[in-house]
Amino acid sequence: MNSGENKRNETPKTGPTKVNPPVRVHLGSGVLTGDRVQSVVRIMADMKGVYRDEELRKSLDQQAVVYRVQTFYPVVEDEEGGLFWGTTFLQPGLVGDEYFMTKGHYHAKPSRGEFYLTLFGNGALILMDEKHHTVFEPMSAGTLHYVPGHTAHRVANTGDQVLTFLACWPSDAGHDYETISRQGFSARLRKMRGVPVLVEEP
Ligand code: S6P
Ligand code: ZN
Repeated sequence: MNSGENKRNETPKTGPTKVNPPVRVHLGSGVLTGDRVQSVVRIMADMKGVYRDEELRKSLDQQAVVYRVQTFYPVVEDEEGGLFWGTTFLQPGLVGDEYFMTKGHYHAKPSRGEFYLTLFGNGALILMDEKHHTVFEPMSAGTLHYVPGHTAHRVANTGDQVLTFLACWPSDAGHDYETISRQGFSARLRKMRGVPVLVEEP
């Protein structure tokens, strides 16, 4: 047996992930069902320091759900070369003039990018590059968003119904929440005269 055959017969480090029954995205709701799907709920108490008016945030119902995330993990976290898939359900609401939003993060491996696809509702994908330049892309049913590497991302619900979006990202991307929690974004999306306006931080 030559070395080539030996190699071919080696057990691969990782193989196809068998998921039975298959994972489903319920297209009428965005809900994921199946094996290896996990959920996280973020409540108002988890949103410390996210909003300009922290006193106002603290005065609100701390148990109120701000968003839920379901993630399908076909491989273990940090594995190179794999992909994850998720649905985020972001509630409508305001903290002062700021919309309910996700915490936001860079990827721990900063070069890793991501796709977002909006299913329902209206929102804004807020993107900040490493030079702290912040922009936003409006989200509505069917909008597809590419989050480049080295870019912090956060979503705000600018509508009056649940904003539901799908995401796909590399399994070794990881999440760096700490940098955003320390520095924030360089601009805040605020509701001004009924519309979302990005206001630079002083
Ligand atoms: C993961 C992806 C999304 C977010 C989700 C919640 O890379 O960007 O699944 O995790 O939208 O946002 P956050 O900022 O709390 O993770
Ligand atoms: Zn991400």
